[in-house]
Amino acid sequence: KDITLIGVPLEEGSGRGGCAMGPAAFRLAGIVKSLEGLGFRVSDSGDLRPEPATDLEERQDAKNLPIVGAFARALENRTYEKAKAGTIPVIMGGDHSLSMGSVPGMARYAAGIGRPLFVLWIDAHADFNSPETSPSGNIHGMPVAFFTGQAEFAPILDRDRPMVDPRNVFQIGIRSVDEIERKMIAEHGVNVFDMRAIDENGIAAIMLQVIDRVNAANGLLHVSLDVDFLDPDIAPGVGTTVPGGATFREAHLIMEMLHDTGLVCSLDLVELNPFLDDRGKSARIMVELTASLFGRRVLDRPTRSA
Ligand code: DIR
Ligand code: MN
Ligand code: MN
Ligand code: MN
Repeated sequence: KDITLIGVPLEEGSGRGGCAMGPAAFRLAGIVKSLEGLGFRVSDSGDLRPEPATDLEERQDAKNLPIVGAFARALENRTYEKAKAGTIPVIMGGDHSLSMGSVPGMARYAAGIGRPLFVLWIDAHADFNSPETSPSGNIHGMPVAFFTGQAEFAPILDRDRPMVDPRNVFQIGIRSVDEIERKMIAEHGVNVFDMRAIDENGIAAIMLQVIDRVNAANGLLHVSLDVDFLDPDIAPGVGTTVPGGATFREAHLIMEMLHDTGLVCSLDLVELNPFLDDRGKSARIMVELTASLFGRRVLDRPTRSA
């Protein structure tokens, strides 16, 4: 019952300033106390320092690659080490390009214990661009293609590292996908539940499918939560708001159902931009959702068996 918090003050993947203040905002919103209140031993390992990446060069189709790559390298290691030490890494971002470090770190850990890694990507965006397909050149739109081994970059991490099978990636809340990206996710078998799927089937039915797949494979589940999954009305503190997002109740149900499974091995909290937030509202809702993921509940109810 140990959680390690890892701050990642990275904003260069997003094409604008602000996300580097994310870790400070999560701390101010009380993330440590919330998790301790649920019975966890929480250790905050502070803000990650990037490992200098002098071999990586600037390029227009993947902006700020040297600094993004430097953070990815440091975070891959930190995440792996903290998981191996028996704790649950909770990464406080930072923009979504940090998942190019956290997910590969967890993939290395999962491979070491012989279990497949699954990723639940909770986001308005599919983040499956590559430098070739990206309309913006912003790396935060590319991490899923990177950790599934589908995006060619300069060598940021070892190319022989464990990759995540794209068919083990589940995306929920998607409502903004670029032209070529759309083809890529279909081609690689990424499991996408867009907002329409949520409207038609409800969150619970979707989550049961995801959970059954992970259980059936005896997998580990990494959760990556992008603030823009939520509707901008309840979470304005993000640079890429997309209308028609999830309600608090939908997000909350995802977290409660995940907790009941006991499958979650690690968590990214990303894209929080405190500069754009409304009096800490988005930071607070993200901390609330984190608490639900780790077991805060309203009433006790019998756990659904697998
Ligand atoms: C767009 C926006 N698909 C891009 N992406 C993201 O630039 O690749 N916004 N991830 O948050
Ligand atoms: Mn994202
Ligand atoms: Mn997004
Ligand atoms: Mn994108």
